[in-house]
Amino acid sequence: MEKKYVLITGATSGFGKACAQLFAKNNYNLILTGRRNDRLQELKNELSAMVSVETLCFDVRDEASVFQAIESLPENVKNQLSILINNAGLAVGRGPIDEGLIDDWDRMIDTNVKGLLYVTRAVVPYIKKAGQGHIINLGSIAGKEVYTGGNVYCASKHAVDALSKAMRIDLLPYGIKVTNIAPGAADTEFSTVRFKGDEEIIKSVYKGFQPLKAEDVANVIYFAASLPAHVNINDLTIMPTAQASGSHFFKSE
Ligand code: NDP
Ligand code: 8X3
Repeated sequence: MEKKYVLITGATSGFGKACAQLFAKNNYNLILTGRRNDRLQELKNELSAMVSVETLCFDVRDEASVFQAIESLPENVKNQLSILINNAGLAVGRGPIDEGLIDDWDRMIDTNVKGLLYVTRAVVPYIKKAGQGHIINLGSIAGKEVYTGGNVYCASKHAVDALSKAMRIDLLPYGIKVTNIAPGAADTEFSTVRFKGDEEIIKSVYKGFQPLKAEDVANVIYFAASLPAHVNINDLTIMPTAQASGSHFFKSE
């Protein structure tokens, strides 16, 4: 039997990269996407001995690039595309709404909401053709609750939560599963991006407790993807043990 392809957005770092490594170990062919082509090529070199790897370098905010990139895949790859992991995303800034920077808001909404929609719209016709498939959206605890200074990021992840529910309804007739994964704090490049490289703040985010690792989240994503065809996880929240909600942490100092 031909191996299935999984398309992972944001595969250059964090959850996306850990998913690429785990799905490759489990014999899935990969389509890896992101803006940093050097990292895509490095990952391709690492994983090509195990499985077939396609890379697509594009910005999910650029509608035309998204559709061109997906269309550019070889026909046999598009026809075996059965899992989409909508992972590319980011937070930029954290502070009160009246001090928010419009550019930060645009980046979050354009990436987390519009980018996810563009990729989904471009990929779903191929998954539909396959007769069964799976879309896994990276939501967040920020899509379940709102916390101080989280405003627009929380709104963008609430939108992902809503879109996961909506996709599940719309894609029901095609046997396509839709899973929303909602992690709490995880130590990836997320805080470097959010706090624009401010080392003091970045260190303080994960100080005094053990955050999730990218591999923890990838394991849960792979678990959801590996269930039998008749079983779907609609929604899964995964938190560090030391984090009870978006804003309750037990820190040692
Ligand atoms: P990272 O910053 O480590 O990875 C983010 C990935 O998204 C990178 O590969 C980046 O690739 C890609 N990306 C960002 N913007 C774009 C864009 N415009 N076009 C294409 N790709 C883009 O963060 P995480 O792995 O932690 O985050 C992954 C997802 O999980 C995000 O949606 C995030 O919101 C969510 N999340 C993160 C949590 C955390 O605490 N870390 C918790 C809950 C959810 P490149 O820069 O090469 O384009
Ligand atoms: C990332 C987790 O708690 O910073 O989505 O919003 S949090």
